[in-house]
Amino acid sequence: MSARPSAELLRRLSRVQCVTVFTGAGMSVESGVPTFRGKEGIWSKFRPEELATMDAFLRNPKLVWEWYAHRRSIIADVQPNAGHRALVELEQMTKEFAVVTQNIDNLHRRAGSKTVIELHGNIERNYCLDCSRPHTGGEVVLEEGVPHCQRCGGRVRPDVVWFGEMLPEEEWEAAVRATTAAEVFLSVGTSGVVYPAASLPLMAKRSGAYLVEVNTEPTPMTASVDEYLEGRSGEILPQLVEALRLKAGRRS
Ligand code: BJW
Ligand code: ZN
Repeated sequence: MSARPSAELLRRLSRVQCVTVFTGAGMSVESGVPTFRGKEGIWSKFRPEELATMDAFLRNPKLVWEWYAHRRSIIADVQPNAGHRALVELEQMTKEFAVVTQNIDNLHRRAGSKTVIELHGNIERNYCLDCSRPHTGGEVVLEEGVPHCQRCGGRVRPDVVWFGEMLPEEEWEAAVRATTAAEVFLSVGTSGVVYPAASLPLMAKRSGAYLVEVNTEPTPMTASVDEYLEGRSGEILPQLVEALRLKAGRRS
């Protein structure tokens, strides 16, 4: 266990064509967005089955909307952190690169990452339950605190993936392609317990990738990784990119 990338990881990253980075809520902690699990996590204060399922939404759409409006206001006020920015640089240094994220906060795109695959949706988008029409805030009719579709009158919901729902098919397929093609796969700031997303790191390893985990504490996947970098993603990722830059400078 180390906080420093090994010479082996730097050697691989400077030579390989295809790198995939899989991210979770820990990635955005240093921006001020809370994680889900753990002492300070969202699920320590709220019950997922009352807020993050279709049943919960059908039972009490107003409550679910209040919760998402609250989270949206937190996310709108924060900025991408040094970890997000380091991944933008890593993308520029790599021939084929993708961020596969479970995060709905849009911070990878706001930082400037180009290829971002969002497995659990995006809190900035909504769609109509009845006609599937995408909606932004301005296009809805509010009825008792719940946005309704201007076209068909149906209830509008956040475009995020709740428990018991399938992941968006195109994104999942793109994530599997990026995972099985990866020569180095970094899993960053995720507890790795929510499936099917959590199956990606070991899928990468089985497909021949060098598997690296960045986390502040060990997770169920730690025992299976090739390299575990313990620490904050906002510190480890910039160090990694800086070490790669130095290595490239020495070679040229
Ligand atoms: C740092 C750090 C720093 C902190 N630097 N690191 C058994 C029972 C019931 C259901 C299931 C079951 N087995 C499987 C299921 C299915 C279920 C599931 O996996 N449940 C498990 C929890 C048991 N999965 C689903 O339902 C999925 N769909 C599905 O399976 O479809 C098929 C199906 C269809 C029909 C019927 C049944 C199945 C959908 C999952 C959707 C997940 N949705 C959420 C909410 C999104 C919307 C929203 O935000 O409101 O997605 S839940 C939440 O968890 C969110 C996250 O994306 C996801 C993953 O969490 P993540 O990112 O890993 O965060 P944390 O908090 O867990 O971890 C943070 C980590 O960061 C920690 O490790 C820290 O140490 C670390 N850290 N600071 C680096 N600075
Ligand atoms: Zn509609």
